[in-house]
Amino acid sequence: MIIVHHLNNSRSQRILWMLEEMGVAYEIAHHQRDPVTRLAPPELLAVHPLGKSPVIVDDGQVVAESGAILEYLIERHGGGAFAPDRASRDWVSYVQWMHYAEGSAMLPLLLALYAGRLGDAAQPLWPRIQGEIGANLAFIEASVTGKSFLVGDRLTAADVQIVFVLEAADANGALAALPQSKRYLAALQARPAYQRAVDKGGPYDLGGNRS
Ligand SMILES: N[C@@H](CCC(=O)N[C@@H](CS)C(=O)NCC(=O)O)C(=O)O
Repeated sequence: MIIVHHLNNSRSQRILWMLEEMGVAYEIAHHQRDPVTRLAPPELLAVHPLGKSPVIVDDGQVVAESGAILEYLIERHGGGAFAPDRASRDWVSYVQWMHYAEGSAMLPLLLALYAGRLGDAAQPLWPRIQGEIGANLAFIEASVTGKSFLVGDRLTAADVQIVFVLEAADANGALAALPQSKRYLAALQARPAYQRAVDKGGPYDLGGNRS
């Protein structure tokens, strides 16, 4: 049985959504952020040395890092769905999005979160941070324009990865002028599997400066 160590209001929502789309049985181990620091509770350190979420345990195998978890689930339990054929051009695009979400797109959003806590001391950083957020969101906006899915004509794990980026940006107020991203996001959030994942994961709200 797959166990998902789920932290409230976090990236592990991605994993619940993917598993619901796949129709694979799983259990949730619920963990709550510290109400003051917003950090994960220390018990997650017993699951993985980084003490972060998401992390899953499947038949004794521990997997951390959301992109890696999604790849693992697709390989072991996905039966060929939710990723393009490896020989196709779409697969190359898919791999790019899978790495891009955490490797590039999240960084300026997280920098904004932390710089926001520094007050005036962060003033010199803001032009660069805002520039990077703008460039990344413009890239995503152009990539989803007129499309329901990032790659091909069906849902892949790349959509699951990028939806969290857009949700974090939305919580920041950064999607206001990006109508295609808002449309793309709303359509994916309306999927029954997404809704079931939220029901099972508990209240999901990325506002309030969470990392
Ligand atoms: N790149 C990692 C990021 C993992 C991560 O930072 N998770 C956050 C939740 S969204 C976390 O556990 N934060 C609590 C903490 O750092 O204590 C991934 O995609 O899994």
